[in-house]
Amino acid sequence: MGNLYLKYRQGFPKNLDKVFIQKSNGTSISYEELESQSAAYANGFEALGLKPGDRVTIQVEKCPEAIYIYLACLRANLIFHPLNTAYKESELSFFIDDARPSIFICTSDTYQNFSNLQISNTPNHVYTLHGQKEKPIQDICIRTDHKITDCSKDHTAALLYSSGTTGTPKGIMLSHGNIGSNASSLVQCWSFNEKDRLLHALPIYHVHGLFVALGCVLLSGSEINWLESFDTDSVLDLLSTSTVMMGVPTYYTRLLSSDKLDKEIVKNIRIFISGSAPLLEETFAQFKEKTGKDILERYGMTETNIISSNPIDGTRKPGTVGLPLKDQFVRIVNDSNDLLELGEIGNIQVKGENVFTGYWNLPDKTNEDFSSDNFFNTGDKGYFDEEGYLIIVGRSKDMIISGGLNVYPKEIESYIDKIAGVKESAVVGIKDDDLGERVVAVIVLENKSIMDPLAIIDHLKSQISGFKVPKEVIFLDELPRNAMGKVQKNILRDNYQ
Ligand code: MCA
Repeated sequence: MGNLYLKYRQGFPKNLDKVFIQKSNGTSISYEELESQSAAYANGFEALGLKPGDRVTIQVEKCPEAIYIYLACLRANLIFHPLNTAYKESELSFFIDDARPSIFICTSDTYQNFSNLQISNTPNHVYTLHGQKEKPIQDICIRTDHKITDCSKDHTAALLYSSGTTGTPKGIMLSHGNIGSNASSLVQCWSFNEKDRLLHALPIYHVHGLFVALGCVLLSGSEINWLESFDTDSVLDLLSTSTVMMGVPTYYTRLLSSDKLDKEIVKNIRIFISGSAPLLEETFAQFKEKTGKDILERYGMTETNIISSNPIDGTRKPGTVGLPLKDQFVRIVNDSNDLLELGEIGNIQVKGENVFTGYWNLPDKTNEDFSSDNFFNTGDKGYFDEEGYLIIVGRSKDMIISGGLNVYPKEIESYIDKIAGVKESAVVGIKDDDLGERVVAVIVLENKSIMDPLAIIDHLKSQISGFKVPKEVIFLDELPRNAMGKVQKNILRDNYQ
């Protein structure tokens, strides 16, 4: 009984006619439809010859079909591998070659350009979602009952990539047990119940929108107020009919900029939850003043799902990410893995059923990131206060969080350094009112070179996802370095703040 679909199904409402997704155009999708559509896709995948453990890579805009396909993968014990639609050809080529999916489901545009990808392992099947002329994935559906393939809870359910400090993305394997146990803890921690309606504006190719948000809904048999993406006015329109909202801090700062946000519009909201990036104490305070509500901040990452949360009852302390979730062991250690005293700043490590099983095809890298007693080193630095609340003070890895999306400077620098006329570069995150941090590139040109910053930005836009492209380019004669020759990014951050 380790299959996550079976666990989700235990949370479905008794009456499957109940709404699962409510769309803004008035149409809805019931739990019954979710069950039958996921069965139809699972039958289809099996009829194509896909076997447990095969990867299903999907790169499509947010839509309910992507959820049917996620659930179909669970049912058939296939590995779901979702991708951000922002990824460009070179990024996509890497993911396909590394994950080696049996099937790739994409947009019509990607389908038409598929032959341009630099891949050595072509998936056996390529389909489109909603494609008219191209092979539509809907054609594989077989509308009969589906027999769920049970599996151990340790079997990989999903593969999500994070770029990492070396610039090369790593596949993070999340098992049925990782995702399910964390969702159960969250349902309990946040008191999700059948009466809830979650305002869902997050993308569904990340842990936040996919496993956290959907998991809480599915395991509590509650409903979703569905938006295809975050748009301030649309979110404001849905607040009065929602009981829970989940978002990244940018969602809250954008809501704060609207005159429509007041106590009346949020009166049915039980909890506003924030994560994926640090929530500023001033955002917490301004939101409280305008709405009377304390935003609940929690902490997580792809490798671990959610680690800690401020409480639903009890004090939500701004500037903290709350208390470790049930059955998780969170500790603060020094670089030799010695436990530190309360209040001392050190490396945050975590152990529990929520923690991923390893990096895809990278056992050595997996070993590097775990201690000998099997704690995962998050790469974040922090401490516990006297009441056990966790406070994050920084990161030991070079990473920028822009609008809730992780950007790894090393990856961007490798693209900039390939541009003719560029000698070297350093990419840093600068505080930004909207995105939390924005990506800025500091570039040293070869002797006598002259370049237009906009031309560099345009070039990068053609190569990498838009959210990774620097919002600004600054030219310097040389980068500040310490005695060891290491670029001092803190000086760059301080200078351009
Ligand atoms: C879009 N753009 C961005 C970002 N998103 N630039 C920097 N940072 C971003 N996050 C760029 C686009 O490339 C485009 O550039 C321009 O902004 C407009 O695009 P649009 O899609 O209209 O952007 P937006 O609507 O303003 O989107 C910003 C956003 C969105 C609403 C903050 O990025 C978002 O929903 N973020 C949430 C991400 C998330 O779910 N993170 C969870 C991962 P141009 O104009 O040049 O073309 S972390 C996680 O899962 C862990 C477990 C956790 O703890 O939660």
